[in-house]
Amino acid sequence: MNKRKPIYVTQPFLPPLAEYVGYLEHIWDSKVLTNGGPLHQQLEAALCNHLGVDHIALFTNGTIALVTALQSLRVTGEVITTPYSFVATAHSLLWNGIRPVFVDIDPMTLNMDPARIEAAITTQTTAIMPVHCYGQPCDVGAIQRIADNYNLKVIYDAAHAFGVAANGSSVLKHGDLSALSFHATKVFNTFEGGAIVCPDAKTKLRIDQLKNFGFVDETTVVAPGINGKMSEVNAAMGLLQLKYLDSAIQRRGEIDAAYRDALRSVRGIHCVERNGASTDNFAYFPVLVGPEYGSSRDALYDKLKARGIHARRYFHPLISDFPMYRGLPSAHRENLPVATRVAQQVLCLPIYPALLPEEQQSVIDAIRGQ
Ligand code: T4K
Repeated sequence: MNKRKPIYVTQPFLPPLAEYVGYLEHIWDSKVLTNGGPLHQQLEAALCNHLGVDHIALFTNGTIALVTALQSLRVTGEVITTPYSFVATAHSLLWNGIRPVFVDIDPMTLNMDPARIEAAITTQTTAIMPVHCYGQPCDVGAIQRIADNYNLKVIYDAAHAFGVAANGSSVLKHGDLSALSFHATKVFNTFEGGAIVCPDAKTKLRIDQLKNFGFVDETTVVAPGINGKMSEVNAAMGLLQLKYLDSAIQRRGEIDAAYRDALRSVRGIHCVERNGASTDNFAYFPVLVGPEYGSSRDALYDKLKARGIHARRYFHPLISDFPMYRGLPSAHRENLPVATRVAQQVLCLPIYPALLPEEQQSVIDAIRGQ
């Protein structure tokens, strides 16, 4: 029987294996596997150049990067954040003993609504942690004005925002720090991986120490750091990915355009607008399934699944609905009406460079009711 292969929400972009083997041979010869080896250093330099940023510290994954970003700035007390994200955003706060304070999102961008921030500030607030959700830039100007007025740090969860620019400049340059994820499901992947974009060499040095257990030299430890170092095999994957990234993102852009074109006429299917960036990365393709569609989001999700199409409900449930957060006063659904509605309606459709036109068509046909 000719069984159709499943269509996932995403698939990692894999460069030619032979080129990766070349890097492996180099690693085998040098016997340097980790702890800031030559490939790690090359990737840091290449990423600064590619992203247009001054300093970057590589990590083992995006979650440890977030945890360390908060630790490096000595953030304590309460941090204002969004409930509409992957759970790692808020978990990074709990790992630092910080209380998350959730504010609602903007119905158009699905990012933290800056108009909600001031009312959530208390004497305990020390920072804001917004997310460039789906790679859509936050309102960085409004967030920075509030942070400056109240003397708050801003740490961006930029896990989705690799290569995204607003007004011609990288979104990673805003706030005090930005944390990236290079997980297999991301636009740019190193199998597992992540990074912190830092404004100056002094901050990078502190972050580099914190990701190496807090060592400042062979015998001195200045802080309870973690092991967050990226290995050489991960760095090699990153160097290879960079070579092919432009064409991969271009293909994502074509898929994005084809969905918008095909779904425009489908009643009740609202493609989330991409209008905040001057350079997009097309990391996700979220649609909102409204009441006029005729069946619920979950019914559509099930229908797609039955056809082997594994769309995902990112981000349902809201972080604020998970057991370790739902007791917080800010987690009440009355405080988060927009995020609550969007989490009930959202569906992220398959988007990745290797998605075939006929596979995308089968997703579109299923949504159109064919
Ligand atoms: N902040 C934000 C806003 C984030 O979105 C994330 C991660 C983080 C922080 C933390 O960064 P990391 O510590 O992860 O670097 C995935 C990812 O694991 C996670 O990285 C990502 N966000 C989140 C949005 O999605 P799952 O549990 O949905 O992934 P999974 O394994 O179900 O994969 C989705 C699909 O991708 C699969 O159906 C098939 C495909 N896939 C996946 C993997 C892992 C592959 O084809 N190959 C693979 O190796 O969480």
